[in-house]
Amino acid sequence: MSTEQTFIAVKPDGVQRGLVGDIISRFEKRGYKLVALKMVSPSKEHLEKHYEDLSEKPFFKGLVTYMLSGPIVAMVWEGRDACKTGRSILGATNPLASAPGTIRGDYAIDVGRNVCHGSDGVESAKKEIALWFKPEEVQSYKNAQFDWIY
Ligand code: RTP
Repeated sequence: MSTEQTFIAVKPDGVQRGLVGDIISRFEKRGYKLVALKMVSPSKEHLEKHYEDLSEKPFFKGLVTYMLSGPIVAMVWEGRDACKTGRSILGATNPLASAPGTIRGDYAIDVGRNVCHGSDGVESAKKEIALWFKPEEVQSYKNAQFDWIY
């Protein structure tokens, strides 16, 4: 267990459905610290790079088209075990297998419209944060009141 940073994104369907505030709130309430945030409309090339590991998958083209369908809210969250716990806050990739109480388990039924993205490990988080944010866009600050908030 370690203090990590993870890349979390609200995908176009999550933005269009007005779920941004709820998603941010879940991470804040759990005890994670928001260190970067922006709304972006990335290029096709940027999204193909983000999902380059999936380029041979049959759903790749549809996935990129989906991700191009509107703005995305890109974030970096920091805290203990942020990558693994971040993925558990999101729920399983296929929302039909996501537990109730997770973001996807509460809001989605379609793997092709699954609301959010989260890094699947520390190494991919580093790559994704570097792809989506300039170093100066990722903040470093101490929470004002509680030592136990990371
Ligand atoms: P993400 O990167 O978006 O957090 O998702 P993930 O790691 O849980 O899942 P991954 O296998 O990397 O898939 C990336 C995204 O591709 C879409 N997908 N569609 N069978 C399908 O049609 C299919 N499988 C995956 C999903 O939007 C998934 O989040």
